[in-house]
Amino acid sequence: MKKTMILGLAIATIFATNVNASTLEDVKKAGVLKCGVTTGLAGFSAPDKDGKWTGIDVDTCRAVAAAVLGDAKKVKFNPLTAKERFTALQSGEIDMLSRNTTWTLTRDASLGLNFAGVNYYDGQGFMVSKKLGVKSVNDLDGAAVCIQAGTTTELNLADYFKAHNMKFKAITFDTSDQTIKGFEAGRCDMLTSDQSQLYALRIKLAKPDDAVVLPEVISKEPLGPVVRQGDDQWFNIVKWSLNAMINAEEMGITKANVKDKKSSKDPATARLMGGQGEKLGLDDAWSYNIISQVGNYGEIFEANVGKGSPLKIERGLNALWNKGGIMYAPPIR
Ligand SMILES: N[C@@H](CCC(=O)N[C@@H](CS)C(=O)NCC(=O)O)C(=O)O
Repeated sequence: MKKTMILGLAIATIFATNVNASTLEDVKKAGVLKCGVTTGLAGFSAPDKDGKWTGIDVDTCRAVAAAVLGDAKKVKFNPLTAKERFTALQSGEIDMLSRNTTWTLTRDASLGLNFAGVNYYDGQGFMVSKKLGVKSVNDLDGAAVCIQAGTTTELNLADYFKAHNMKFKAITFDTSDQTIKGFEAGRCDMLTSDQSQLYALRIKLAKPDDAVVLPEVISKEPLGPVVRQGDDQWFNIVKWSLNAMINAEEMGITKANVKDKKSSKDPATARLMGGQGEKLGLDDAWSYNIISQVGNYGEIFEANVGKGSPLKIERGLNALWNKGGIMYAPPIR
C-alpha cells in the first residue's frame, strides 16, 4: 500500500468518529456550504478579479447550496491543491469536494469517500510547444514532462510510457499555475493534464498559438463531486442535485422557463418541479431552486466551458445520451 493511501485511511478512521454524520444538519446550522475547489482553473473553478468564483465545478457546489439552503450564493469556496483535496474532505474541513476529481476505484473504495456522479467526462492529453514540430506523444521518448503532483495524470503518464517502452522525466508542481509557468519557461518538453484543462491552461500562455494539443487521449477521467462515506443522506443530496440539472436539460427545463414549467401538466416535469424533497430530507423547492438559480446541465456547460466561455469546448462525450454523448442521469420518480 502506498504511503499516501495509508495516511488517507488513518485520517479517515480518526475523523470518522469526530465528524458529525449529518452533514445536512451541519450545513443548515452553518447557513453555508463549504465546498472544496481548485486553486484556480478556468472553466472549472476560478476566482475572477473581484474574488467571485465561476466554473462548472463551482456551479455544482452552488446547485447543492440552492437545494439545501434555498440560496445558490451561500457557498464558501475552499481552494485546494490536488494533494490536499482528499484530506480536506476526510477531516470535515469541507462538506463536499468539487474539484475536477477523477472517479477511480482506489479513491472510491479506500479513502473513506464516495463519488456522487460525473459532471464532466474527460481524458488525459498532452500539450507541446509548436516549435518542437512533434505530431504525436510517441515521438517524445526521453521527454521532460510538466505535471501536477497528487493526480491520476501522474499515474497514467507512467503507465503509458511504460507500455510504449519510452522514458520520461517528470517535473512536478503543486498548482496548475506553477505547472503552466514551468511549461512556459521551457522547463519541460510537454505538459500533460486532463484535456479540458489543457485548453484552460493554454489560454493563460502569453502566446497560446505557440502551443499545440496532441491528438492522443490516453485515459478515462470521469470527473465529479465527492463526499465522505457514512452519510447516505448527504451522498443522495449531492447525487440528486447533479441529476436534477441533467434531467432538466433532457426535459427542456431552463433557467428562463422554469417558472412556467412549475405549473406543467406533464407528470415527469411536475415531479422534477416538486413533491420529491421529503425523500432527500429537503424542502420541495430544492430542484426548482437549483434550476432557477444555477440552470440545467447544458446551461452550466455552455456558460463555463462551452460556447459562452473562452474555452469553447464542444459537448462531445458530455452531450446528453440521446444527443450523441454519454451524459445520463437516472430518472426522478
Ligand atoms: N482529474 C485528475 C487531475 C486533477 C488536477 O488536479 N489537475 C490539475 C492539473 S491542471 C489541476 O486541476 N490543478 C488546479 C489547481 O492547481 O488548483 C485527478 O483527479 O487527479
